[in-house]
Amino acid sequence: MRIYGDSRSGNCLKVQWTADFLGLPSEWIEVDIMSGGSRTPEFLAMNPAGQVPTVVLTDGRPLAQSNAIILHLAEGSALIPEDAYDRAKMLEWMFWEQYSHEPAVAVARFRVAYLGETHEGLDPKLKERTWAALQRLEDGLAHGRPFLVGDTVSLADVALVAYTRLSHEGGFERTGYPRVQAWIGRVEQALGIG
Ligand SMILES: N[C@@H](CCC(=O)N[C@@H](CS)C(=O)NCC(=O)O)C(=O)O
Repeated sequence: MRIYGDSRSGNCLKVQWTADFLGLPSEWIEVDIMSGGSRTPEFLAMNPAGQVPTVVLTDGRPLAQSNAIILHLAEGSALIPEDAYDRAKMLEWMFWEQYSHEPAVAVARFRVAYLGETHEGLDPKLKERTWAALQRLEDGLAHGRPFLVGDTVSLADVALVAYTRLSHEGGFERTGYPRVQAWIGRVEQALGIG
């Protein structure tokens, strides 16, 4: 499998972490998204949306969208709960990540760390949504279990840790979110990252 990614992108790292956790051989191909590397005709032939991560599976078929990719890679593995309700809870977190968390936490970090904007200058609504996403995670971890969907690491943790662990790069320190901070450490240890 080839993984086309930007090594500073949480969406891309999710894919590498999942492949490594599952022992799936992969080749990383660095794409410079800031200079149009995901908009070349060759890249658009694999993913017309022009975004990383994009993978080319061992049989040559391309696949995009980080959470779709990790779901495909982890099919039948311990990263996806067997129980139907727990599996749906995992998806609940993953859909929320893409709709509410990533567009705030990752976008704020992108503006500060990639574009050189200041935290203070960020749109107040974006800041509000980012703090709210961290709070939502803090509340979600109040169940007292080590991971988002129970006692073992799942794709919900993979998807959500990717940008949460980088929130400080957008100026969002996690000192007021002790459960989130402890959870990040557990997920990093379970995945062998960090
Ligand atoms: N929902 C997508 C988001 C992908 C995405 O936004 N990728 C960014 C990097 S994190 C990208 O490729 N940006 C370059 C561009 O859009 O031209 C996913 O989870 O894979």
